[in-house]
Amino acid sequence: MGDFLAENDPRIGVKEELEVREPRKYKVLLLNDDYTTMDFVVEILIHVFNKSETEATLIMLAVHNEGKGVCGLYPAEIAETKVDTVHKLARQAGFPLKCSMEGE
Ligand code: TYC
Repeated sequence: MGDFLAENDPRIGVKEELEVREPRKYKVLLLNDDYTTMDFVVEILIHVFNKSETEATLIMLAVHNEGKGVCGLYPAEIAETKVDTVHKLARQAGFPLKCSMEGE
């Protein structure tokens, strides 16, 4: 402080145009399999992806019928953490449930 003449002070008179940009988002997908129970997938969608019971049931059924489905869109680091959390919970429960992410 006090080291700049007012006319040269970079802190004065500079109109900063700060562009606010959203971070790139990634889709987190659940994949169907023949062994994971429907109830377990619904619990995952409620607790990991913050879905209501109704939404969770609809997404689970879409994955069951179509092979895969989107659980949500998140910045890279959050998407990676969700994938890891799903795999950890599935492994602990003895299910082969798979989750992946793909760029928007
Ligand atoms: N297909 C499983 C069953 O019939 C249910 C299931 C749904 C499994 C979604 C995985 O991501 C999944 N028990």
